[in-house]
Amino acid sequence: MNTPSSILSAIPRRLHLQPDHPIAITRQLIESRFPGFSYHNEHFPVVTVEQNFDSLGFPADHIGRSRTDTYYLNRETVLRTHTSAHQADTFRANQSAGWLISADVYRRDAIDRSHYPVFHQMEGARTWDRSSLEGGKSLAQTIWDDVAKIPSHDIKVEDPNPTIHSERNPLQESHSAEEIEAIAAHLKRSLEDVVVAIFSAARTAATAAAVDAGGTASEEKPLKVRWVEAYFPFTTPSWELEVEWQGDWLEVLGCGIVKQDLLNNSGVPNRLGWAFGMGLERIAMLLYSIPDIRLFWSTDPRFLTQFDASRPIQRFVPFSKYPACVKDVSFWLPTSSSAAGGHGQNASATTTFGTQGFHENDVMELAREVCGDVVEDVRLVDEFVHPKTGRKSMCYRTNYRALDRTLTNQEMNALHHEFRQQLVQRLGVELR
Ligand code: FA5
Ligand code: MG
Repeated sequence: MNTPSSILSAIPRRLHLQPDHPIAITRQLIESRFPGFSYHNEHFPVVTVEQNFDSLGFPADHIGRSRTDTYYLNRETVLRTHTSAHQADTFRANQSAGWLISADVYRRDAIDRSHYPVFHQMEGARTWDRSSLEGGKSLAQTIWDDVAKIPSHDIKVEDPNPTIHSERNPLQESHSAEEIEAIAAHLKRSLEDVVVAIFSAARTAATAAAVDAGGTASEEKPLKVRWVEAYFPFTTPSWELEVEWQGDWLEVLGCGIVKQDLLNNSGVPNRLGWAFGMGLERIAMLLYSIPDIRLFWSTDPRFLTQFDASRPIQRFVPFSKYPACVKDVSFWLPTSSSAAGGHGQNASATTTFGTQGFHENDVMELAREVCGDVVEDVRLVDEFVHPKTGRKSMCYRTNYRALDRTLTNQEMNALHHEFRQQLVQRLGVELR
């Protein structure tokens, strides 16, 4: 068990089901872009290691399984790290060709304005049945006919890579290139349609806000979107979709062609198709111009009353930005431990380390545990190895800022002091 009570207490929140919550409104908007799909929004977050990892073909030594990345309740049970944990069961139920699952997911991860240890994903899949093709049509032709039904858009999307690349993004044995080209087109167009719908709602909201303020919205930047190659143990080929946000690329989803093994093991060997997993907070941030992921957990009426499912999307109006307080902490790692950095759930397994090893996610988690949502981000700003002793020193910079008030120096100092003490007690580091 490595799950703190601060994380457990998020389980009953179910933001994706709270009426008028921006995560729920975002979910509904996305669902509306997938007509005919079935929805599953009530799955409980406690799942087995088998569901979260084994059923998806995660290798035994995959970094995502480690205690530094995943919240365990006991050896066989975790808080799901992604909605993909329900893929195999949902395929097995074989109720509809297209389905969507929205749920809360839990990860030990970095801390900044777009990462939070509890967030929400929407999983989606669409499969076709090889054995029930109509009128002698090929599978590829059937899928292209479905592609033609997706609304078109005129956004420029960067997509420089070939659909299939023999080393980086290989085709599966049981699939033909024609089939995969068609499925990939269906997948990409479906997801581009979501992003375009979100963006046009966001733009309408921005225009309304500008007009309210007596101006025009001409300064709005055009949407920039790009597809990049990715790796997941349960899809190939695989991609991620990134959107420009605050001057940088923000990854909003991962997706790919479902591995046939997974479908075979789920009792539907005749089906093939695509799946995606989307970060709902990230999409909601684009939709409402919400600047910080912590805001979604706010119970402050100044936040909650700004969202209304029955009205057109309105841009979030930040309450005044409160001052930040920056503090550093430097420490020596315990000897014999080596540092490991952050790894996504989709990283291929290259590193393994024992439970004694220092991991950056432990620092992140302690910061959240001790300081709660008052931490805005935590960043490694310096590291070096002492030339004589060989000991390693790390310096982390924590940025403290409350979303709803100005922090006093006194409370900040007390929190930071406690954070430093906990680093010593829990991670065995030596403060410098
Ligand atoms: C996955 O979780 C895969 N299960 C997605 C998938 C599904 C791939 C089906 C293929 C088929 P990834 O770890 O990249 O992939 O996370 C998916 C999305 O969740 C990210 O693109 C991002 O939008 C969001 N996300 C990831 N970590 C965080 C975090 N700490 N805080 C907020 N959002 C996050
Ligand atoms: Mg990713």
